[in-house]
Amino acid sequence: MMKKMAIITSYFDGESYGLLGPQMAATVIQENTPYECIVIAVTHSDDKTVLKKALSGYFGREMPIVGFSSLSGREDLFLFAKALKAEGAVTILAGPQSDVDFSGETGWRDYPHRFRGLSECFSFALQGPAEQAIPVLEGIANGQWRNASGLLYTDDEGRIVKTPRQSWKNKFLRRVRWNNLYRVGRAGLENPTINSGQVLQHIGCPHAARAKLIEVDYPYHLDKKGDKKIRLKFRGCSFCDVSSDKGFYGALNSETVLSQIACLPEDSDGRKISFELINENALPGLPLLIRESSERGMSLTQINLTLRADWFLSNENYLREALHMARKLRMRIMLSSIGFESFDDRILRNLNKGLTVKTNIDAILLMRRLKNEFPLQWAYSNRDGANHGFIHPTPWDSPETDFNIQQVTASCRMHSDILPAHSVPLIIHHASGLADWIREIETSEKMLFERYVSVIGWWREALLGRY
Ligand code: B12
Ligand code: SF4
Repeated sequence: MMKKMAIITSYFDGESYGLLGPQMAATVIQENTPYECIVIAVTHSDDKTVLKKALSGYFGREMPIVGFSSLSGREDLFLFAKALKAEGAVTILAGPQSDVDFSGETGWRDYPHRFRGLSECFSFALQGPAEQAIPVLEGIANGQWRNASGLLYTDDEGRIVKTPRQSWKNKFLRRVRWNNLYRVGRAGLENPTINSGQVLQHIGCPHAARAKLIEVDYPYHLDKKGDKKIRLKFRGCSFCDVSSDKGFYGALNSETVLSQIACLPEDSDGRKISFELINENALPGLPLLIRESSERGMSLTQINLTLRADWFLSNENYLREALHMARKLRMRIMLSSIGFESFDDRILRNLNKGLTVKTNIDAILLMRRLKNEFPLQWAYSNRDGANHGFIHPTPWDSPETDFNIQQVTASCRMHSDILPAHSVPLIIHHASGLADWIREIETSEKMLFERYVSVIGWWREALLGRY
């Protein structure tokens, strides 16, 4: 009889996407250990009592081993994990940022207002590739789990011990069982239909490969003149969790990527469901990927791209080649997200975006030109479901930046096709580059900013006072 494991992950009501990270992890576990492993996607509105009942039904007499991944900072799920652990389940925090979220913010023992981590909610954390769970699961049975790689756990003296993590291997990134995702329904666990998936081509982001020294302004509410700066070294964009979590590992080989495409479910016409290609610089390899998929008899419907504006512009020729192929193959390419982030150069510099407002505008003009040339093959607009990154408010908003942004967005008529319905405020995760910036301000100005679980408040109301 198979042993059992479940992975709980955060989800949004009414959605129908797959979750590559947790679903790939469940696949690796199920195919390489004696454990059956499923993923349960939990929304804010799901009733935890019903979820608990579903878990008891699933585990039966087996010891519950419950992984948690991609929780999006949700406190209700941290508390749920804590309650399960108190009842004797093994709870594992895994996926992006699991190491820093388990161990807590830099210096929290000296500064009690800082985020103290989630070590009380989880039996241990597992950071990095999913295959590290193989010896852990063997070790749970014989008590030797602490020897595995990528682990964080609390020792008898209350110290957090960390074992070195393994590197990514193509071998374990080839397969995803997309039918292992469940939602909690009235009748227990239900298998939803997934309409879009993801395919991993780059681990991390090339922009995070290079460190750069940046002078970041103080928040406007603390320095209206804009004279005070903090000098810091950033790898990648200063707000980005990908750059701090994965850095840049590189590209997966094309066999691995094609094998992932082969795993995607098919629609009623026998075509692969649409997928997001995870690669910030996907254009140079896109024509080859489409050709090879087609040569292997895989019929694609839509590839969604998430690109940087500068790499989108500099690789226009590859995109045109891919669009001509798309025309022949009757498929679509959608630019589902460009991280514009801002239309003010000072804010872009503080975010270490590595590009200017001019690059963002040129990218928008190219997106629109391509729509005229390839109306059926190319999609980019918010009306098509694209969601381009626009971070607002930020700590550096001033009457001047507001004026600049309004000028640019109005003159380029961005509301019609580019701007999302709601901008996203700047979120500073405690392990991101900007977290170092706000901690520097706290120390030099003897100030305290409030923590909202794993996120640091930067706005005026989050200022708790001076010490
Ligand atoms: C594709 C993607 C999505 C997809 C699928 C997400 C998913 N969870 O698979 C969609 C579009 C649905 C999505 C939605 C969101 N995403 Co997203 N997404 C990404 C993206 C681009 C790639 C993630 C990925 O698939 N990587 C490849 C896989 C293979 O790596 P992985 O996830 O780390 O998983 C490996 C290991 O970590 C491990 N692992 C993962 N889970 C588990 C569990 C167990 C038990 C074990 C043992 C191992 C294990 O196994 C995997 C294989 O080795 C990343 C950015 C990036 N470039 O990495 C952001 C990212 C993961 N997303 C992020 C966010 C914030 C979101 C949203 C909250 C955005 C929003 N506000 O709507 C939602 C949340 C939905 C959710 N619960 O994930 C953040 C996560 C930050 C954080 N602290 O958790 C990231 C890092 C981007 C960022 N903002 O910096 N996202
Ligand atoms: S925000 Fe995008 S471009 Fe910037 S480091 Fe992160 S993944 Fe790379």
